[in-house]
Amino acid sequence: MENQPKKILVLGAGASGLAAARLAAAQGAACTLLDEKNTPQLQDSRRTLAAEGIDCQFGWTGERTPPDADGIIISPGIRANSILGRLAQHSHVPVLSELAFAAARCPWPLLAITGTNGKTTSCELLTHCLRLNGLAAIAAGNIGLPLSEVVRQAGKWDFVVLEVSSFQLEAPAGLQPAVAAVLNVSPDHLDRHGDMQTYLGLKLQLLRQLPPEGRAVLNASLLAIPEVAEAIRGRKSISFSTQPDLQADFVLQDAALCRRRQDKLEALFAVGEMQLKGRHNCENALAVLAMLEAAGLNPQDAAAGLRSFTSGQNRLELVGTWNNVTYINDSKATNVDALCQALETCARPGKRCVVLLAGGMDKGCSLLEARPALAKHARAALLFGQCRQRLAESWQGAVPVTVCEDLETAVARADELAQAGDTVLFAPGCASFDMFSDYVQRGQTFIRIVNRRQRE
Ligand code: UMA
Repeated sequence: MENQPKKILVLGAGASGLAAARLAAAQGAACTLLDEKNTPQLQDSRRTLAAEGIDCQFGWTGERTPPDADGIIISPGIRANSILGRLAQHSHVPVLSELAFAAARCPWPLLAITGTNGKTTSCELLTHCLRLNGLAAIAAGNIGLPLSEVVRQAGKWDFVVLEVSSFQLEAPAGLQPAVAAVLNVSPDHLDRHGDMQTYLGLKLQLLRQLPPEGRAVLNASLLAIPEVAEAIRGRKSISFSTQPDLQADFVLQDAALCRRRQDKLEALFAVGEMQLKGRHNCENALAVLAMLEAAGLNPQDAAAGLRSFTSGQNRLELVGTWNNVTYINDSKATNVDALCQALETCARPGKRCVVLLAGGMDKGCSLLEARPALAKHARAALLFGQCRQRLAESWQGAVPVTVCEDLETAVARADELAQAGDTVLFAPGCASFDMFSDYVQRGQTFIRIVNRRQRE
């Protein structure tokens, strides 16, 4: 599909599919957009899309013969075993991810970031640092703004910072990023990918798509994995780590972010000056410094960006403090690793001072890894959502658990249990789709419940 196809079928009419269809149509292709749903919003969009030359077939059940096409673009949310996933599998024309379709038409260098946790923060921080250095940068991809939309709007960018999910790496792709970073890999999305080996393989696809002159940026803890070493063979790479025993290029030493030069460490930035808190955020900041260097920039120029950047909503977001109890919304914690990081960040030495609210949609991952952090830091775990029972079974004995009817009940119970000086931490550790449209809506719901209860 590298040459402009004449007839394109786009699967999924969400943010990615709509943007891809608009880009394809703007570039002169005859475009059909398929979606299994036929919501009032989709029906509303039909007329506008038709004016742009896009034919919409919503409420697709797979019973009819698919429209003729010489290329298919697939949205990231479509699983292989769904109606549209099967349509793509059985077609005889090239199937591209929305990201790869857009990347092939993107004239600006891509700085791509994948990993299980920290992708969004790192993308935002990198974009912020680039901008404060007078460069035109925009963040796109899984972060919310589809790359197809950025390409269609034809702005003027020095760099596009791309958040890349494992879903976006499933369809064979040719992203050709200038820099590709893998921040970390821990169990996530196993309900979709099946096992860790497949999940890791997908993350490493990003490195495999580097052009010969592209640079890899890697968490040094991944370098010992044979598949990782294989994926970066023959490529220039830069490593980072907060673990003192790993000889990475960018490290955390004596509360400073440092660059290793030969055997000496050059301190670049004092951690205390950052508004971002927690070891995981130091790791994100080190990754950003490494990416700047990999992009041919001076990591020392990141100082202003590191100093002024604050993490966004739903990431350890302060909801408020009432009766000396602090409420934190970390709805972005959608896996166990992120939940543990949130617990560590809210912890106080020697005290079990966190009342944790967790639960949501089961992603098929082991939940046991949270036990040590829970035993150390949590006074109680209040569990809600689809996998609350499995959470209770996994955590029983490490922390007092309560299975709650719904989020409302869980917050009420947290109010009762929290003591002066405690933190009520909303870090679900699971996907949000059992009860909410996404983690943003889930975070807003939590904040609304807390505020309403405090007013009552
Ligand atoms: N659809 C079908 N059949 C299916 C699946 C979906 O018809 O089998 C239709 C739905 O009815 C809907 C549309 O496809 O109309 C949704 O497509 P989508 O699920 O690919 O979602 P988009 O709105 O296109 O958003 C996607 C990403 N969503 C997913 O990967 C699930 C967004 O990441 C991303 O921000 C956006 O593209 C722009 O690039 C969200 C996400 O949850 C934030 N990502 C996961 C994560 O971060 O954990 C990977």
